[in-house]
Amino acid sequence: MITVSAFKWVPPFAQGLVRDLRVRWALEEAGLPYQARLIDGDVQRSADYRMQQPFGQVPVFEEDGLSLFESGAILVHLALKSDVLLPTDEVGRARALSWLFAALNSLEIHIQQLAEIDLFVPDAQWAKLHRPDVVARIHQRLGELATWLKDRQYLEDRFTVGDLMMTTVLRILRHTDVLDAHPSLKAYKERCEARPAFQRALAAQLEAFEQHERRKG
Ligand SMILES: N[C@@H](CCC(=O)N[C@@H](CS)C(=O)NCC(=O)O)C(=O)O
Repeated sequence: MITVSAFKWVPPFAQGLVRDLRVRWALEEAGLPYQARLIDGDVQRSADYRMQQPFGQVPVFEEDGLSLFESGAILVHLALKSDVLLPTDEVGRARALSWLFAALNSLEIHIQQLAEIDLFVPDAQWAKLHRPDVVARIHQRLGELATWLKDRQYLEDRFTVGDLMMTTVLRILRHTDVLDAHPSLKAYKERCEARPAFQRALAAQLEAFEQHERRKG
């Protein structure tokens, strides 16, 4: 059975954004059953977990003795198993993987900076000074992405793992109104989020947090 590590609980600002969501979504799209291994800070810091994830983060993916970390690498691994996530032709595969890396390397690096400023150090002087530049860079990138997307439904001619990753990256902006300035991208994100596989993945992540809260009373 495939196992994915995820947190037992995170604060509300992170619920629905934790990066095991990407892996759960890909597994749901691919129709591969899995179980979550819910971890806490003690496990994160343990030597055994660090053997699987050197930075102590989630997600870790395990199947039949194979242990993988980094959500991007895990998604590539899963996409290669499923033609829902990747087309079967070589060009289509390469294009979809380009978008997966673009989401991580051209968008997420800027979007994550904004999330870290707003959610972790909103009152720091350096953060107040730096924030406008970060927001400007994100708008630039989103504008460029919207220009590419034009009236397409997806980044290429069908849904792929590239859309899956891009959607999870755009979701990180949910605490801001940044996406409102890019209505076609907002609609694109919502189109991808409407997929039943996404809904199941999100519900599964949130259900773990709700169970934890119920147990704590
Ligand atoms: N580049 C990693 C990032 C993973 C990551 O940032 N995980 C967060 C949750 S979304 C985490 O485990 N944070 C706890 C920590 O860094 O200690 C990936 O994509 O898998």
